Amino acid sequence: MNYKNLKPFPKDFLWGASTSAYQVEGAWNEDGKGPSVIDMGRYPEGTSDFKVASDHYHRYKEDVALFAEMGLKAYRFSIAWTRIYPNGVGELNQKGIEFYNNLINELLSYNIEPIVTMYHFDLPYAIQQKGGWTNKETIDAFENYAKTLFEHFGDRVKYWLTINEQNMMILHGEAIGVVSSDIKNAQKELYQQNHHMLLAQAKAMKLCHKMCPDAMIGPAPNIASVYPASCNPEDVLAASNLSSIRNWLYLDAAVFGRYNSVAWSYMEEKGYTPIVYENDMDILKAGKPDFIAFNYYSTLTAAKYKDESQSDNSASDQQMEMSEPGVYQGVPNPYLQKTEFGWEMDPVGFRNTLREIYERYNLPLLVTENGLGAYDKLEEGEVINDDYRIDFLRKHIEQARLAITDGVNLIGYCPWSAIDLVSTHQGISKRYGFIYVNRDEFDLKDLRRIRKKSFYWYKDVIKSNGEKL
Ligand code: BGP
Repeated sequence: MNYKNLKPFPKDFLWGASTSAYQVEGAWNEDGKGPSVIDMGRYPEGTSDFKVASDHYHRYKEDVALFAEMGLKAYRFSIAWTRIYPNGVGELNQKGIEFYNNLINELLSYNIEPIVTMYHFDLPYAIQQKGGWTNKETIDAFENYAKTLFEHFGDRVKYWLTINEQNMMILHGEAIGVVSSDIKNAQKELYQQNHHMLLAQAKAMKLCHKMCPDAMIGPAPNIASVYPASCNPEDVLAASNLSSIRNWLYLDAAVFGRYNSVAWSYMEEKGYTPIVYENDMDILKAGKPDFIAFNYYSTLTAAKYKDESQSDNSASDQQMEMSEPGVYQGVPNPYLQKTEFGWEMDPVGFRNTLREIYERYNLPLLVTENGLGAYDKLEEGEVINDDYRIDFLRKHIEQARLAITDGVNLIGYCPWSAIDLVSTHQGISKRYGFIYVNRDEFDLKDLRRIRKKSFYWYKDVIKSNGEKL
């Protein structure tokens, strides 16, 4: 629909920006922090590790002051489980509690709403050694960790996100670095882990409502509309298969407390179904989200599965197409351009994705990631002319407004990322931030902060409540 009049962004719209603990904090083994699976993982050749990252742990005050200058109404960050419980369970690390108390208080002193992700890829290594999410005990460990977070921060945090991109951890765990290659083909085990994460999430949501009745909690998967490669009914079916397996499996479980039927049949056909214990489905049903948070980078396109020779999943990551024998074949979309890192850009797909999710679940939506990874250049005079990022974000915000006009209840938009940080698997050179961090892959330089052109642009967007793009 082309509207004559667009609805404005809501008055209290959460204009924000996002980060995650391991990608921004650094201080990987300081003040009692235990190692996570990320700290113990391998890094692709030529890319930095996460030991120092953007050194936000030591510079959070300076960073928050910059966020405030940009006018952020919300800041979405994650808590590192291993700062709170160095071994995942057991002894609590007061220094970890202190750090997040300070960060939350600092944000609130500028009226920036904290939006907290409880777990963003960085499972405690001690838990991993006991079987990680394959072990049912991890559900209790997560519930215990959630309880601690609600106890210590629940008086000030009103927006909670359970697990970041659970669907990407299951589908692209190796690229992200949360699954080691030796279990690469153990799909059945992955879907068992998925089941346990769903249970842990449901328990955390229930607990949140009990302990923090004023707060809101929701899942934070990566959701993308899936287009059929053509109007061939077989292609349409393939797109529907992929959407059920990649999107609805996760959201149907979070919202309705049940498995998506197509995704379940897929798991049955492939022999991947998890063991579901007697009261598991009651647990799933008892946890209800108040909103749906989701990350959006691009859409996907699928065709009828053709043959093995065309299936190459080796380069796949969060946004790259995959294939599944007999189920779907991921294909490139000829209508879309790609970023320098090969991700298709699709602002209109953003509107479509918002509509699809809202029509399906009728819950408020919060965008917790969206952005452009690029090789930014620090030019003479301390400037970074990231016009391409402004262009990308502008087009997505325009589409968000159209979706609001379509009737979608969108409560906030938090692009990735507030400040430069280390990418999940492509190092610091793949930058997303509004604020430049002066370091290279291996040369930490002075880590000084420099406002990019997009910083000033986003500031105006927020100030005008989305009118001035
Ligand atoms: C999402 C993750 C983020 C972030 C982002 C960009 O999948 O939740 O942690 O990194 O993607 O991805 P990348 O760093 O791979 O470019």
